Amino acid sequence: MWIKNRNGWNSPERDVTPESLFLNRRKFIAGAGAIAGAALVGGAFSPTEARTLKELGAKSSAFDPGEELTPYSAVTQYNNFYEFGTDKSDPYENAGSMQVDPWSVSVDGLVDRPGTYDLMDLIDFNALEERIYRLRCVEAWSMVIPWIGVPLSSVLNKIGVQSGAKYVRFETLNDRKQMPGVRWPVLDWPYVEGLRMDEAMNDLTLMAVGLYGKELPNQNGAPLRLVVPWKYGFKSIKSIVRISLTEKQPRTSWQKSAPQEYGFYSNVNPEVDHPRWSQARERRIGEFSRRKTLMFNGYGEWVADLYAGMDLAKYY
Ligand SMILES: Nc1nc2c(c(=O)[nH]1)N[C@H]1C(S)=C(S)[C@@H](COP(=O)(O)O)O[C@H]1N2
Ligand SMILES: [Mo]
Repeated sequence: MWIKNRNGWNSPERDVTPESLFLNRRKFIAGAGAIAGAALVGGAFSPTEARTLKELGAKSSAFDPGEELTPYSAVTQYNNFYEFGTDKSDPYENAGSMQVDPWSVSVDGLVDRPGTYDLMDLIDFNALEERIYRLRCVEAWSMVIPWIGVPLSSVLNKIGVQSGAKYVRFETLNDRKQMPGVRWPVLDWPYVEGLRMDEAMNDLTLMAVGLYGKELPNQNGAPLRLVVPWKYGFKSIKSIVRISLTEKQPRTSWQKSAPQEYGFYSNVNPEVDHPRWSQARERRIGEFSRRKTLMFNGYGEWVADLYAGMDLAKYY
């Protein structure tokens, strides 16, 4: 089942801790066991039965900017996940103990099939894809990451989008016992993000469950996060526990914190500066000199149409 990737995605495996090489999510194991044709005793975890998401059959997709991948160590140790603290190293240091199995997601609003879904019932693990996307933070740094997930559209089709639904609203876990950062009013918790329905349905929009061939590390938003590569990184909400379809545009945590700095759209746009700094250039993590930021983070070919006729200086 091992699928080779032309970029040699598995070369940084040297950096990966042994624990993260194995899936301990019991149903993944069941799935992997089925693939291997092995009999499973009560679905209990056994390293010999464990498989990576890649081995479970995640296909490599056409999405690949052909750029050098950001090392696994940087992808997993230089993070923004304010629920665990505002320093870049806080998520790596503090998120490890977050309980991500079992995990359920509440689905409500203008949907045909509302309810509480187990992660495994919401995501089709037989349809996983690997996609290499750039992620650009509003703080003007960027990374190139091999994600594993399914298009968000497949999740929305599963829950059934009703005709009045115009937006998708996402919420992150908000648990003081597990997340030291939510004791501080840095943001209006829970972390909330949103997309317009056509953005959510766009094929680029990914619901990720893994990166570098394996399950998401907690600091990257385990077990389920959004990845919206043409928008600033903060739209890519982590550790999602609620998905709501709404008629009205949701108010996001970043909009609430500073509406003049963070708009609903937050498309990567080198021509519209953040009020306190330029967005014209960015530093690719691991590189010394800065490179030019591309309109829509380089994904204009697939998404520019979504904003035809809109003044992107006004709808920032
Ligand atoms: N719940 C939650 N999601 C979040 C954040 C956060 O603080 N909390 N930070 C965002 C920001 S600003 C960025 S740049 C990306 C970083 O993702 P990464 O750590 O996987 O690179 O996550 C986004 N998702
Ligand atoms: Mo960010």
